[in-house]
Amino acid sequence: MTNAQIAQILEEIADFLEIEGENTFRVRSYRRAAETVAGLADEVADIFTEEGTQGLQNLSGIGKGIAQKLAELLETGEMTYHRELIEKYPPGMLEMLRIPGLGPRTAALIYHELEISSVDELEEAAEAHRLRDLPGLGAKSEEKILHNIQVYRQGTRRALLGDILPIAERLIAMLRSNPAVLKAEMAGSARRRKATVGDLDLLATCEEPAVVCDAFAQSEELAEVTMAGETKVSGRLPGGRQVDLRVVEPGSYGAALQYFTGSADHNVALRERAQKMDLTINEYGVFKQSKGEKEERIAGETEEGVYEAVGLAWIPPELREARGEIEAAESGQLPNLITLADIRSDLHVHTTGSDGHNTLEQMAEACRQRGYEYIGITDHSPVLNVAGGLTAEEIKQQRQQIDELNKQYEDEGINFRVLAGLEADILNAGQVDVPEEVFDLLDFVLGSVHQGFSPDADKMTQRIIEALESGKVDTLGHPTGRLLLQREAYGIHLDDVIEAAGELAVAVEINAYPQRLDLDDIHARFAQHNGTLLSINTDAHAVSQLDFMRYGIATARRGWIEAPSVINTWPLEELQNWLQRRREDYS
Ligand code: DGT
Ligand code: CA
Ligand code: CA
Ligand code: ZN
Repeated sequence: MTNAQIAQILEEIADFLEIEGENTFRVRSYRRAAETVAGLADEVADIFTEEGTQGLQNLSGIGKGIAQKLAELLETGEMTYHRELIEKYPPGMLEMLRIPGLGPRTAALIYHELEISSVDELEEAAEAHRLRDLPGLGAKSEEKILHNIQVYRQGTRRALLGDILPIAERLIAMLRSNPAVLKAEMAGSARRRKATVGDLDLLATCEEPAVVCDAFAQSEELAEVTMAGETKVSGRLPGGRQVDLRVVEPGSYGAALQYFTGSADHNVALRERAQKMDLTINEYGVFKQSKGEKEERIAGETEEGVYEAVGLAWIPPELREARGEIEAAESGQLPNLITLADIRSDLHVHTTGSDGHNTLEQMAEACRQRGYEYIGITDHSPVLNVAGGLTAEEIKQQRQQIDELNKQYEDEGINFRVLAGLEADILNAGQVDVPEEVFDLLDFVLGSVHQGFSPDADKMTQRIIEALESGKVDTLGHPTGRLLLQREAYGIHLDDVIEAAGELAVAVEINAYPQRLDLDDIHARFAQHNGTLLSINTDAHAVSQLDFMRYGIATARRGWIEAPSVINTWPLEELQNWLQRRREDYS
């Protein structure tokens, strides 16, 4: 059982307790426990195996009662307390709680007053204007609920890349470990590394398709098999997401991989190009038809061969969105895309100083082990006290701590440095939350908006640009505030912000956190085109989350980004020179 699954169960208990009208202290204790579990670097299951119930109880925010319930869950796979709560209510109740913005209190009210206990019923009632007369609700909240039902439905239709990719990689590894399989690869949106994935497409080639299909259909990774054929298996992952495996003969593996990788728009453009060359392209190969003769397959075994047959260089999957990549491949102008190996640093990292789960030393060490040359610590600024924002005094202490750690590295001849940054809130009127007396102590400031989201795009744009103009912001964090499948971006004229950042030499972040991926691919590309610098960071709140960097890289690659546009691919000295120059010029 993963930490995410355990955290969800604890959240559900908190939700039900709130519906029950339990006292807020109990509700909060479950939410706190859920947060702790979700943010842990180690697996709770491992802690329990090694240290038992006492090990669980040692975790912050987890008392004896919850520890015992978790022990039951980890031992038996079920928690009686959780099950009893669920069974008290109709099954649709839990789903209703997943609607963004519909808290347990409102859900309880709607349930008790109108006997509504499912998303469909809720939608009907909202459409019939039956919600607006309930105490505390009104026409506005009714509209909002309807809107959020749409958001929720979209969310369940797609999954985060960060949730799907690890599963896809496991499935591919499993396929490849089958001796009958010659090659296997993921296809579809997962291979193109789209921020969200609808269903998962897998492809394999071998001489005996049926054997491979059988083995796959029996895999424990699938919760359900919906179709098991000789060359195709369809099924569902434990969360319900659809997976398709197709098995093809070696001669058409490249063509099938190309076809099923898509995107559909890219394929249409490629097919049109082939037609102009009197060629046919499909999932079996590229074919030439000479008059009176049988069709001849001129490519199909490899993807490179397929592109070559239509006069193109091989196109990285992330670019296959019909956004100019075919023209670029034709003229030898494909970008030299950034890779994970180009990254020398992570410049958005939290520690126990604010709301992170690991210490400064642990985060630094983990970055060093990942082969980075430096790290930028960016705990929250004073105003964000809900997330443990640092006071001026604490910022000074952290500076000292960092100096000591750097000295230690230097003494030991280790080529690694820690930069003292701060994730400073950009406040409502565009002020930057950096205490005057510590500004000069900081190596850099990451400016972010965390509160006071306004629906007014003009206002938000002005607020951010004013913050950049103050000269106090070196990098702009998660610029739109979007949370994929949960919360849309706040209204903002993003192009204006990116242009202003370019003029003021502020680097704009591609936040790699799987829910964020913010900037997105399109705006990252605009930034690079505009000459605005980028910074790809994880926003890690625990050591394990440093691995999110790959999702930021994926987004950057989809945005045609090359390494020199990204400040944390630069050697430390180059970055420091840039920071110094921009401070001299703009603050
Ligand atoms: P998703 O699953 O919604 O995240 O997006 P994809 O891109 O994985 O789309 P999916 O699963 O419907 O199909 C996988 C690939 O197969 C798609 O990217 C291109 C190819 N494909 C599927 N249907 C068609 C089609 O009707 N025409 C063309 N040209 N390609 C198709
Ligand atoms: Ca798909
Ligand atoms: Ca599919
Ligand atoms: Zn952050």
